[in-house]
Amino acid sequence: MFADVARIFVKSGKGGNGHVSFRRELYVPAGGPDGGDGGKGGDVIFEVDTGLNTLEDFRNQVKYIATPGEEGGGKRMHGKNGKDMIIRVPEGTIIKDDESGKIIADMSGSNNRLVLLKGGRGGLGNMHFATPTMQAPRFAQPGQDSRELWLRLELRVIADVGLIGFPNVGKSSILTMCSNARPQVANYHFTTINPHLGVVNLSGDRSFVMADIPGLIEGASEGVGLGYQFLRHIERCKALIHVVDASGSEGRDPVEDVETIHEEIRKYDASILERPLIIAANKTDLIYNMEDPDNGYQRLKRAYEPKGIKVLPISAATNQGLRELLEAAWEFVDKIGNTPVTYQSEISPEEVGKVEQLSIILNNPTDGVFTVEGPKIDKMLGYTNLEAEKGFNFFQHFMVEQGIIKRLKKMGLKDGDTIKIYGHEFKYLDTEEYDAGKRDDFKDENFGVSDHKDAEE
Ligand SMILES: Nc1nc2c(ncn2[C@@H]2O[C@H](COP(=O)(O)OP(=O)(O)OP(=O)(O)O)[C@@H](O)[C@H]2O)c(=O)[nH]1
Ligand SMILES: [Mg+2]
Repeated sequence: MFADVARIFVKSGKGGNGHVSFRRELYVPAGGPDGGDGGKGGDVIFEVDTGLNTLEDFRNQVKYIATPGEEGGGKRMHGKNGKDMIIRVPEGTIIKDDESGKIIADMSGSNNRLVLLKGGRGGLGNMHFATPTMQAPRFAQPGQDSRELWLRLELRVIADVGLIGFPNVGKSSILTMCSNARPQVANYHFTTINPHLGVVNLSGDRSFVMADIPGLIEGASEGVGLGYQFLRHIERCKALIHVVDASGSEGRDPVEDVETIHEEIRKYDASILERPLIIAANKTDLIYNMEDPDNGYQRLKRAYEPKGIKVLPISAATNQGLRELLEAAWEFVDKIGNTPVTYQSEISPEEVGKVEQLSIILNNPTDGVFTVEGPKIDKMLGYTNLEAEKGFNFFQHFMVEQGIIKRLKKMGLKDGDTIKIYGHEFKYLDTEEYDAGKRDDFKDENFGVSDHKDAEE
């Protein structure tokens, strides 16, 4: 019903596998390797679309998956790259890691495009692995894995001025009268469900963006009703116009209304109340005698003007006082200038994007033997010829890249320990003893494995 939050699943494309094939030509009995490289997997990209103002579309579709790169082909054919998944969001969308609730990115201001998850690199085909001693490599590099992540999207409207207040006090009417926006206006509570933005043009080239924020209700800060969601939108408004039904046409007291809402905001985020604020005493056309000291307008004035808060009488029905209200709002906007409220990233997608889990079994922490298992590593071994130096290097690289070595080290792996992987046994050598020069393709990696031999089985 209310579309300013959404939970979605995103996944980048896996890189295509490198291909294993050999040249076949007439009269050439044993052609060289000609397996091409795999294509790159598609990225998951977020883009701001200024035509959107809700997260409604995310209700119909939950999963956003980029396509994988294709496997390389014979005759050195490069696999096709996967297609990127482009996700369009309204400006002001905050992207959070669903699990931790931490902010990954704030799609506002200049941040209007973000590659959230990169697609996997394509694997190298066997044509890269021919050496003088290994002329017919029967292995190729698997494509890099895809990454996946559950995200929580939250829309927080960005506006210069936000119209806040109880339901039915006339917020949408004011925005309609003053701007190009056309939110629905009706005589019942919660007519407005999604925030609306309108551009207010004043004389000269002065203009600002005003937001109609759905009605706040008591208990909003505790999440009662729809309130809590709406409070979020207030965060990004530089100045606030607090609209009050000064005629008390629904039987509430206007001063109490203001206090109730201030209390809700204070509980949510007290710093919001330090922002410039104007009280718009609306529906004054329903007040019989404006000079009567007991009417809602006069009472608001007495309560708030001594605190330095402007109280302006208006009527969205007759247009009375609206110009003065907008001029007063402009003064604040002009003073504050163009510094939007944006949020800093708290976590990077690399930190939270998951790759397929590997199970690492620690046989016995004291005997120095570690067993690593998992469907992915099984597949990897299927591709790799460990007897060949290049194939073996690759495997080492894989172990580092997948974070397996790091995880093993955390579990206590040390120099001289044994790593068991599907019938193979490796002796682990720590960085210092690792001869970087010898395996210079991977010299930036900080581990070495040597002495591999097949375990007897
Ligand atoms: N007499 C009078 N009626 C008004 C005035 N402003 C708004 N109204 C009426 O009050 C009712 C509510 O107005 P809206 O603009 O929809 O109020 P809102 O604050 O946006 O309400 P929600 O979206 O439900 O939170 C409508 O019937 C309007 O016609 C005013 O200045 N005078
Ligand atoms: Mg409304």
